[in-house]
Amino acid sequence: MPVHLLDLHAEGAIGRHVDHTEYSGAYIVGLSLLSEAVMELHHEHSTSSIEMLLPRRSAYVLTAEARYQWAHVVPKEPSFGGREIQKTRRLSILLRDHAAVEAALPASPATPDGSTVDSPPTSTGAG
Ligand SMILES: O=C(O)CCC(=O)C(=O)O
Repeated sequence: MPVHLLDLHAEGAIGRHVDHTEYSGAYIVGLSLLSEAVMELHHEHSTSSIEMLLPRRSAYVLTAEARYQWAHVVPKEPSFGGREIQKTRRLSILLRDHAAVEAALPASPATPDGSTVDSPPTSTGAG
């Protein structure tokens, strides 16, 4: 499972996006450390939006509709319920499962040397 660490400056922000649907799977798990922050969710096909408070030492999961139908943003100057949130340096650890297409592939039987039967040939000679 790929893990990414973001080290965000107090004034750092993450622009609006939906995580790539080919390169990451159905779950995005974020661990929020050091500072509280806000994640805004914006519906892709309407003007609906939601503010989600990310307290320090909290975790969130984006999956299903929140994963695919809503874009997310971590704003530079956040507020939550009308309260201004003071951000400091923040660490965000992201865990993403593999894209569904990769997970759906059948496992290849392993050979004694650890390669798989559908590995490309490793010949060193020409022809
Ligand atoms: O800071 C966060 O937790 C959000 C990170 C994010 O949106 C991303 O890496 O795609």
